[in-house]
Amino acid sequence: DQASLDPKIVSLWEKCAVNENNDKENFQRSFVRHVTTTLARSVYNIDNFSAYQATAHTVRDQLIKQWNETQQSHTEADPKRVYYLSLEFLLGRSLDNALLNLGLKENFGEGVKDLGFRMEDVLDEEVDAALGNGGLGRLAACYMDSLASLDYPAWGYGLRYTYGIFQQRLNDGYQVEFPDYWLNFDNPWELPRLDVTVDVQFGGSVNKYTDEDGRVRHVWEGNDVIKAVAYDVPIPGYGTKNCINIRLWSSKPKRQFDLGRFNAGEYEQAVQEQMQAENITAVLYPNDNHMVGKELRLKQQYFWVAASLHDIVRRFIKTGKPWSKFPDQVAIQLNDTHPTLAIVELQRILVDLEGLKWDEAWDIVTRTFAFTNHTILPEAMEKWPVPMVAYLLPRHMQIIFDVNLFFLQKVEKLFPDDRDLLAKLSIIEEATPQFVRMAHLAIVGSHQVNGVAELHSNLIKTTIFKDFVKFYGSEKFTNVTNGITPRRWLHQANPKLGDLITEVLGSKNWLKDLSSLNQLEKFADDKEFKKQWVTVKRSNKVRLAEYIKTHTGVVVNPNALFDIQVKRIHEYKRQFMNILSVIHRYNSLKKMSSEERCDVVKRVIIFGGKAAPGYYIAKLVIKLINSVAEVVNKDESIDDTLKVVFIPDYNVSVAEIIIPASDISQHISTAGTEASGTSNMKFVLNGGLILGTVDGANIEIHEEIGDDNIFMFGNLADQVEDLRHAHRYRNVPIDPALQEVINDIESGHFGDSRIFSPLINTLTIGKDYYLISDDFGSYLSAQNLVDEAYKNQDDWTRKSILCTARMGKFSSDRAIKEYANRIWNAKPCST
Ligand code: Z15
Repeated sequence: DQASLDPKIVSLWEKCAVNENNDKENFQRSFVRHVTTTLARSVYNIDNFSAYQATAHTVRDQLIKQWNETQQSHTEADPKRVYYLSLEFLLGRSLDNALLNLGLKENFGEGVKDLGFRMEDVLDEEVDAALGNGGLGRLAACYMDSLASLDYPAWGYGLRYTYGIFQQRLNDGYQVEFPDYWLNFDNPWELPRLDVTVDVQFGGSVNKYTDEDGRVRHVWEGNDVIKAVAYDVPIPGYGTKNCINIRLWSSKPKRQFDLGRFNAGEYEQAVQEQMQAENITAVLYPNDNHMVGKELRLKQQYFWVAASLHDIVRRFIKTGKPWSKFPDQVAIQLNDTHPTLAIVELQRILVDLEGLKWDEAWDIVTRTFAFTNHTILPEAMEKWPVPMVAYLLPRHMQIIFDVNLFFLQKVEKLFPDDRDLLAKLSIIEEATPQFVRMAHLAIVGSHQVNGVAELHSNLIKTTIFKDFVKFYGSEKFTNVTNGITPRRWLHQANPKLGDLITEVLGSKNWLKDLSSLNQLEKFADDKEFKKQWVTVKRSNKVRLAEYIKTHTGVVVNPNALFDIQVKRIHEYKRQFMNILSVIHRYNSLKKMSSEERCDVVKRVIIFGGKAAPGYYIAKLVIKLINSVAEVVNKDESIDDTLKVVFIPDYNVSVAEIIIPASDISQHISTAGTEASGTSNMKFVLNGGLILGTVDGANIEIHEEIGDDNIFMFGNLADQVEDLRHAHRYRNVPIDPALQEVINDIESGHFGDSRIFSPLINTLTIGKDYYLISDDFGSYLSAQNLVDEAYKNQDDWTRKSILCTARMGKFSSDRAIKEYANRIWNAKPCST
């Protein structure tokens, strides 16, 4: 409370703010102070890890100041807030990012060096915050960076998992998972708010009573109460004082013990039940694009949503504004269907707790929420058994049935007697048992629904949600093409390229306005500039080659073409097709004479990515890649023209080393299956060309960078259904080149072929659902075009420069402005 502050304290605080000076000497003073006090270590005994911690704590002090000032100024201005609800935030490391965004890198870097440390070694001590699986979680992290950098008054809400995405190791070429206990040491990037808590209840029953006005009111009395504790993660903007917050909830048992149970001698069991509370936020579910219907996952979702909404509503109530103003003050974005229960929870708060009439409440709810869909894969669609929802959340289940009833009544009015349409639109799937279709609930409870790339947004309107377009019209559905933050994915991951760009453009303005990269176009034929461009790429390749040597033992030649596919392992992403084409290449090389091989472009084919622990086929793909690598890499008869590596434990900080080093990266999903993809943007921004299918954001990248600078192949999305039909009902002969490769595997060339038969069977008895055979021929042709193009190094460099120059559209700043203007109606609010 400001009014009650002692003026002495205020004046001290103001002095602090004025004296704030982040020069080298002040940094070093703070560094030493943190070593001796925060870390309680002696100055005679500082290793790299202590140096990291002391630097991190110095940056943390700075972040906290800016965080406080930002929150204070937002409270005063009280603008419309944006809330981004995401079950995943894949942040990666924070130190380097914070140093760059706060403009401290230079002074602190010198300070660290001066004390006898190498900044790279210090930065390398940090463990990744890996609270996400892949694209969806990383997108949330990029969006927070842009929200902060553009001065939006925004909050992220998520869960503070004790274990992030598992660590991947390889044993005999097989993936093995290890727990990611990332909080083993103190985490300087979070502010525990042990006083900010919310009680979240589960189970129990709903009682009805009639209030003084004769209205029937519902009271939900849970039989299980769990405490949500807030941990705040400050997110600094680039080139602004704005520092926003991601609030992550951690589950704790309520301290109130049931005395009766203890007296009855059930102490052990009572404590056991208390411990179950901590289970809720213990572990991130490791599936990407795949729904697993575990009860604990549903509990995570409600726990998170209930705590977050309570917080949001509490903040609104403090302003004293009437409920009708809620949608003018609050925009809530649902990152996929994971937070859909928030819609139901807000309706419950408004009707049951605040006493609003149903229709009035529902109007507020639908004007508050907007929903982003990230996939059309059927196995990823969330649906929860009605009995499970009714058991854990009895009142929510009632509300869902009521929402559905009123919704279907409106459908019925517009389309009388169309029972088929009612069944298709219903929030409830009429199976045994019934299921709640979360995407349907999210659409009905939101004012806008968006896809994440043009093709994807069109597909949702014509496939999975086409009946909703019939009812609502198509204006409810829109597109916001994904974006990536140029701060992390160019400035930070590729400092040499960043510096070169800054030098020729004469300023760092491109970091705030990525479209200004188009000024690079005029240097695409500049001899001197091209030389520098090549030098940067080459040094990034050397850096990656060293990383590969230390982490796989394989020696690769930095002069070879680096061909990279790194992403979650999934059948739809077709890493299988890639490794099959590697076998094809290997066999061709073996058939050549050594003179012929002299003219061949040397390739290093690099894979990386995690498979969900329960995804058997994906894990077999990893094994096949490693089996092929083993045979190819030790075969001296092919004169080093081909190397294959699988980089273990792909994550954000490994991506920062891999992405700047690519010549070609592969984004080769079956057309229509990859909603957007975002690593495609990162590679091209770093001057890597791409080999891709006509899918997701590849299409828009193609539009921006032009035909000459991209290698596209394969069947189009609108051909996929017919092709699948043909595989199912006709005898489609397998592509002959593919058949040869299959025969080669089956001959035992890459180890016991029986291991791989479930994988091979997906192509034959599995009807080749992802159309590898249909695309194989055009894939091989596109690969040949890549080889040919790479022979002309000078022209390749020109293409590389043009790629970077034309990527302005794919900044997450552009994406966030679109959300703010077209969906949230939110304005920046600078501190
Ligand atoms: C995920 O990472 C994505 C979609 C999902 O439905 C889930 Cl559960 C996880 C990815 C898409 O596969 C990818 O194409 C997209 O670029 C990314 O979300 C961000 O929109």
